[in-house]
Amino acid sequence: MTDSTVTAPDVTGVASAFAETFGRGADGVWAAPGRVNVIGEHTDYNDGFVLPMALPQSVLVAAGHSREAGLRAVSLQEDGGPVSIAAEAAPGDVTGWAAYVAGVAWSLRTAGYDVGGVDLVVDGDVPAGAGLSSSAALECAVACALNELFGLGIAPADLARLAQRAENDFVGMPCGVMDQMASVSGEEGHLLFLDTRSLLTQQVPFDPADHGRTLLVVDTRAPHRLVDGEYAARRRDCEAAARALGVAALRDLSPELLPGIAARWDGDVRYRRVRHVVTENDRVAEVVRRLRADDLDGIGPLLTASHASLRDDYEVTVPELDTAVEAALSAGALGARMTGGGFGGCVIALVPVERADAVLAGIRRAFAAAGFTEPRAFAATPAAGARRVR
Ligand code: GAF
Repeated sequence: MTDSTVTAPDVTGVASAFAETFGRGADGVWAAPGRVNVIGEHTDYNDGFVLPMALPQSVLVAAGHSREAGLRAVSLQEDGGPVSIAAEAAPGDVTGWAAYVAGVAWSLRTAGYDVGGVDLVVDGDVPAGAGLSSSAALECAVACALNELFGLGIAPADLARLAQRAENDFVGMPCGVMDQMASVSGEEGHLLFLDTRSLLTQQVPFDPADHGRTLLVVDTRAPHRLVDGEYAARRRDCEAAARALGVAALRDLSPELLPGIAARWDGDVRYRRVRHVVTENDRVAEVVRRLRADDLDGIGPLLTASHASLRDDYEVTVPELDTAVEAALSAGALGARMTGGGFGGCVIALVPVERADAVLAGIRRAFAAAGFTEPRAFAATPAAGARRVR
């Protein structure tokens, strides 16, 4: 049915690669997962609510102390030998995949943690560029490795914040904290209900198979368009709207205030951005309520409403995402939406198990008719968060 069977990350392979590259054994191997967000999109940088799950697909980091002061890092997904990262590397000094590694070391050091020399080998099976948070997985795997190798004793939520700071201030992507929190705090069989202001979490049991349902993840393979600039622009717009409305963040607005804001900003794009964030926070709470009441099918319309809001009010979808959602719904999905930052990437669809093949076939047909690249799909099951695996 789906394209990729999820394989266990190759812990032995990455440990052997470390030994081959650096001529000694690694001190340990750490894993951190990618994520898929069930609902709560573009709410995290508004101090709002999100409901992601950690995926079985993860990034592995084999790491060992080194006598040199800086870092040496190799990725099994990239050509070339080890990238050397100076101990004093600052934002702008390192580019490409190694910037995520360097950024985490920089983030820890500038927060006052004593991080010495270290060698690393990175491997993983989180598809890059699909909006499944391969970058957060890399940051979190490196952060966990450094935390343990240097005995820093940093708690998971603080580690997630430090990883987010690496991405914000070293890589230059102004993301929220959802992806890093999902990666460090995910639990097998659960969604992570996260308040991104307090970082308080609740684990919400999620087992679609138990209800004869599947959560399909469909990678549209649409090239990310203008993602960084548009994402940053949305974030700036939200912050400006919050200031203009006299609140610390859009999370502080309740749906009852929307008519008043509409009267003030009618026809203004700012109103539509605010309406998305406010209604999306509400949908997250409602999805959690329905899941806790064992009403899995009841979340379907909320997923679809989230997509409509992201398409019409927040304007972060692209034709591939809209086509995939429409085709999934026409073929019998109970609900479907884009997931992640948008402008490409994946959709999720909640489908009866017996309709999964028909839903995928419907999406493939619609993509072929529109001349889009053939999509890829897998069934998502919530997996464990970041941990030491050797
Ligand atoms: C990206 C960001 F990294 C997250 O922080 C979040 O804002 C998401 O887009 C949208 O919900 O994944």
